Amino acid sequence: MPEAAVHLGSGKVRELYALGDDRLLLVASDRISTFDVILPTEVPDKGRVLTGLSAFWFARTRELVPNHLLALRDDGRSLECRRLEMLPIECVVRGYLAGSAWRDYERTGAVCGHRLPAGLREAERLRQPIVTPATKAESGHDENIDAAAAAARVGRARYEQAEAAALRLYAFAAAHAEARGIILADTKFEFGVDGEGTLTLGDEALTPDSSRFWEADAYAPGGPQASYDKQFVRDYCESLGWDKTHPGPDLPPAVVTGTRARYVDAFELLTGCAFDAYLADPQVVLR
Ligand code: PZK
Repeated sequence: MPEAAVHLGSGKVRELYALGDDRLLLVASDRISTFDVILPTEVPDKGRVLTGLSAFWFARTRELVPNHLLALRDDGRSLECRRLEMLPIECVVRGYLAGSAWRDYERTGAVCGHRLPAGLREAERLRQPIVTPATKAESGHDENIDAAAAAARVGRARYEQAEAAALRLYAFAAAHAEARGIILADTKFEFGVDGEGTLTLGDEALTPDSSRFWEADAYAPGGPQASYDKQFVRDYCESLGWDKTHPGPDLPPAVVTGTRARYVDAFELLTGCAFDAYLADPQVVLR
């Protein structure tokens, strides 16, 4: 008899279940958040797009860095994974100066201990990608920390191994995306350690929820960039003058349809698979 999936926890838009003692099931919903608030309206198939993208990247980077993926379920929105001992840090890789990194740079000239050249503009490409570790806040916002603070949490050798793995993954994915018209501005990785002590990539990877994707054709440093996936949602929410506190606004059908189309576009550009083919048989992204 198959063992029941035991619910372990909820992320903002995902659910985590245990499958016996050593496997997990990660299920991506169609919920969408903006300005850190979950909206009442879902975007159909968003969870399938994110799951398919994660599975695609896990399949293509397993020789670069071992990862937790065991199987992609035929519902297209669930990943069976190896259970790891997760490290208590996030590893963000940034090839461009955006978000909290831009704010920290403007204030201090540095990001997580990386001193950057003077005069950089918002969204400018960095000469070399940097790893900016952060703590995983139980509630509220993750806090940027420097490499020494990250090493104090996980050990120096382990941190250096994670940093190097994160840079390899980013270099591979950013080059793949750039060749397809998408800038991977930054992305967050979560690593764990398996039963043999091997550093292993976990969580979701290289999705629009864990990354900033920008359209290369529209890239214009010197200010904030339009988000490849969520820009219609942000623009609509800004047009309402909503105060960005719970509950968020309902989304009108045109915003939902336009946003779904952007997620599907990103999926098709990055994976090279038609999204209809993925819906018919999710395993297409693994081949
Ligand atoms: C793990 N999360 C985040 C929380 C979600 C996801 N392979 C793993 N081994 C052990 N723990 C985790 C993983 C993974 N991935 C991931 N928390 C623990 C999380 C809530 C919902 F979908």
